[in-house]
Amino acid sequence: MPQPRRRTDPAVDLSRSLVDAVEANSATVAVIGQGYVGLSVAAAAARAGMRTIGVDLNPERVAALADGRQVVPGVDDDLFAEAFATGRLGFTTDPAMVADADVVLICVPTPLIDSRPDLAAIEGAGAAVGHYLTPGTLVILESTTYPGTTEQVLRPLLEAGGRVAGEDLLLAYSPERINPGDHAHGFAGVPRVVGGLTPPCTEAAAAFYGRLVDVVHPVSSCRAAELAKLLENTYRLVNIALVNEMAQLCADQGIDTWEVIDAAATKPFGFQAFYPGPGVGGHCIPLDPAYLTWQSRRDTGRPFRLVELAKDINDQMPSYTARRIMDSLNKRGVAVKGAKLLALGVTYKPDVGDVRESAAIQVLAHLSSWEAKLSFHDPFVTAIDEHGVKLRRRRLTEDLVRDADAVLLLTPHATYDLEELAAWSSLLFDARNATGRRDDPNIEVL
Ligand code: SAJ
Repeated sequence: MPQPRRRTDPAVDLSRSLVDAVEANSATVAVIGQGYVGLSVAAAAARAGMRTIGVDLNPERVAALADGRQVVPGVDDDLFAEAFATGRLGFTTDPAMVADADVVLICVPTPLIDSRPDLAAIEGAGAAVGHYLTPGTLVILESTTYPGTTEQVLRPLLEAGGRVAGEDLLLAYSPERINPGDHAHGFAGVPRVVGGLTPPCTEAAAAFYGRLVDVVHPVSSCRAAELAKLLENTYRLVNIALVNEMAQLCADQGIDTWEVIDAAATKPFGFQAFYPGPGVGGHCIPLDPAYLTWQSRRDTGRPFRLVELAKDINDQMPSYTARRIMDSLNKRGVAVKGAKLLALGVTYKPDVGDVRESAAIQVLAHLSSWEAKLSFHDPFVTAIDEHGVKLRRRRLTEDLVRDADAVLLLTPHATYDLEELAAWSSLLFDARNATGRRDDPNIEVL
């Protein structure tokens, strides 16, 4: 009796053939968006053996990369050099190139505009990919976004060209975890969460990332993967807000915040130390949780209260820090108005040349509004022109430090010689306790 032909799910066959191609290194990859996320994953794919094309709107960036010049801040130079040397990494401005790709990654920015997610870049990339997409392609979104984006926003755009996601098109989401400047893990050492529209989609995406990283963690849906990323960064936002509010409580009671945190951190389980600072900057931590509360309000009508409260606490840290600086000056009989204040470090965190959402600049804006005489130095920044603060970098000299009524160490870059600064400063406001010298009468901390 002939066995009835088992009708296989076309997507299962598709997934299997894509997995085979990935494992045989015959799969080709296209990465839309060559910022630090897209270029990092494009280089990792080429280094792993897959012919990869990076697609970007910026012709200057494409020309430089095609010439082997690593021009994207935050990308590991060694990773790029290794990948480029394989001859498998190319670059183009032409989205039509996705037609030749078995795997298409979308790694474009998802900023907030007036606290609302701006998905224009995802929509633009999705429309372009959908136009050129060929049957059997695996599309993976990496951009940080709110749960539901992959299925509700990207999927229709990809299907506009006649494809059907989950049948002749595989679709998944995998949150990027590129950490500029963090050399502790490298690209392969950071586990990847992967969630597909259907199990075959998840299987194919997991096989792809399995060639790039040591550990892949599959989840049951795109939404679970989208939300995992937001949880990771909301966890940071909330815990930073906790210690920022704790710092204010400690200051009111004459308790040493840093001593308290260090004491709590001796607990070998159940506690992770976070530290107070002038505020929370960068383009991840202040923004990612906002997707959560925006989507929660839109889809459930309920706010994500903890996120909103944490954001409120963190957002007032620049003004709180400015007031603490004023108090430190007043204690020494110096008025803020007319005080010569030298700010050291204005980027959003140490040793990263990025001023996006920088709290340090917001602190300067408050001091400027009180008519302090400001100057600044930062090894990564030559000029400031935002929040009403317009300054050019000064050369950091002993005279400049000694001449200041107060030195404001807002972002303690590793290049700063803290011993010298402490010796030369009549008052050093060490906003992040970088010197660890809180008992020094000329040093104040948050
Ligand atoms: N901050 C504090 N106190 C802290 C930690 C951070 O005030 O205890 C401030 C920083 O000064 C900065 C802001 O918060 O202004 C964000 O700092 P961050 O260390 O979270 O650095 P980011 O924004 O570069 O976050 C990235 C994230 N990486 C990805 O999303 C892939 C985050 O998940 C990482 O944990 C973080 O880097 C990291 O650990 O470096």
